[in-house]
Amino acid sequence: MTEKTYAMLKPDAVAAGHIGEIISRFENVGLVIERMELATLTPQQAAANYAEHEGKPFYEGLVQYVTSGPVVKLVLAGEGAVAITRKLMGATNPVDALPGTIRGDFGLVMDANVIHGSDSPESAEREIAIFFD
Ligand code: D4T
Repeated sequence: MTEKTYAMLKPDAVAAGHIGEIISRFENVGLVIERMELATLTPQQAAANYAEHEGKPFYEGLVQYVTSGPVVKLVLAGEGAVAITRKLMGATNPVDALPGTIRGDFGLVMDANVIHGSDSPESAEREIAIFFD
């Protein structure tokens, strides 16, 4: 069954000029880009996306960072889109992300870890509603 996921190139990836290279990886495996938009997140959108982390020591910095400049918002579709996108992204902390993964190749630190991707089809549905009308 065709699945959808939400992915987002974070401000560090956009500022570094890596949009094309990263998006190519999704196209290369056959995921379909259903929606794509360059935008700066509102604090409300960031807070909604990271509600699970509210109160944690890194939360304020995370919201500040993710609203600090334009991001690329994506809806990707294809069989197993959620899991495949997470696999291409690599481990959350770029230090642990293997070479060949997006975070392994384009990231250095956890505070600016290049990309976000939904962790389940349910999260994807919720996040697509937050980020796209
Ligand atoms: P996202 O949600 O950005 O795709 O990342 P993950 O799903 O892989 O990881 P997460 O929700 O655990 O973390 C969200 C976001 O917070 C930053 N973070 C996380 C941080 O700066 N310090 C931390 O200790 C943790 C756990 C990085 C990603």
